[in-house]
Amino acid sequence: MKTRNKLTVVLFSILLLGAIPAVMRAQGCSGPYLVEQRFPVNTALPEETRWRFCFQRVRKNGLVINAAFFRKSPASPWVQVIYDARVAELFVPYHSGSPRFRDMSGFNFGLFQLTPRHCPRGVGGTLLDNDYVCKEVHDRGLAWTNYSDVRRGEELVLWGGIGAGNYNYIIEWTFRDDGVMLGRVGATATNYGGGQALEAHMHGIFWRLDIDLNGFPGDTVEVVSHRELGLTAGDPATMVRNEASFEWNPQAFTSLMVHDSTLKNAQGHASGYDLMPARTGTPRHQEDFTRRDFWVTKYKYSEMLVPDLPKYIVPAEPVAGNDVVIWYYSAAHHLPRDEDGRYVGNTFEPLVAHVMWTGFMLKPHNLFDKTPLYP
Ligand SMILES: [Cu+2]
Repeated sequence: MKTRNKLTVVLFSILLLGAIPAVMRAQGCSGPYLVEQRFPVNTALPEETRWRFCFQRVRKNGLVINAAFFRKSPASPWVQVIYDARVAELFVPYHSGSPRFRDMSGFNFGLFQLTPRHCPRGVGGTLLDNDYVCKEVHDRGLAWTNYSDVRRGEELVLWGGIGAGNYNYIIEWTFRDDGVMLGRVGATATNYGGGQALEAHMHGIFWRLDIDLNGFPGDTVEVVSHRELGLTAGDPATMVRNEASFEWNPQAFTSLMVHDSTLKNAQGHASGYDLMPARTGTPRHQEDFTRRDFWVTKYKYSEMLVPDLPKYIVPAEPVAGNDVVIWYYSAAHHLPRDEDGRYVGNTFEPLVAHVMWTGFMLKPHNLFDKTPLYP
């Protein structure tokens, strides 16, 4: 359910205010689309942290997250992180120049139904929404160790697969016990090309992240860039005052930090979330919308189309201390392998490409008052 005016919706929902945060109620989430998870998962242990969010199965976009809230301790208030997080485009240009699929805007694909084999109970799996979505709650490996002291972490993973013709795109959202949220997309299934030689291509993934930290007003984005100066180094942060686009620079470890004018931790430090890319390269193509890796725009209900991104930032409206949307672009570069399947003479052998991932991390920065999950 999309919302034209966040303020109207929030004011309306305050009238109905109950235990569920107003924005969550406002976004029309209840029953099977509301997911709540406490950590540790074992209820015999005292609760530490908790996530609460809504999901939607949306035509074209697949699996969308709405109204994600995190609570850093049972005594702390809920803090909103996400208003709406979605994959906004899958752009797949082939190396010969054609085809150049826009698998989201150019088609009408949706999630396909999963089976218990996709989502086994043995790994903490539960099928949701008529089996279109899998929720997995499980151990995530080491959270930290300090010699003999150690803590393992846990996470909730929500995923679904878009059936895009010969390809399947797995959309995966992870909510960790340490407040981290991860988004990634994996390309799998069969290569395009029928009986011809398999051609290399790019699976470009565009995320639209409407981050409403502690509510939609008062959010500010900074670009953080590492710089080496002789033997010294620094990490200056530049506030994004007006709508703009940015490149990811591997030598600068470019990340975007979002903070909110009213959100501080007990140490009095501004609380934020860092958007940290998890990528293996930078996909640039002829199309204007592929020339940047990050875009910061002012929230507008009507602005949902990736090919129009260059237009959304002209004229550049003020975004500092505003309701901002971050767009992030990365790709899985697919060089077909014999492991994806192969042709022997005219015999078409079963042909499946294993999942290749690309994505990002949203990491709390001065949200907790001290090390979480410790000791
Ligand atoms: Cu591929």
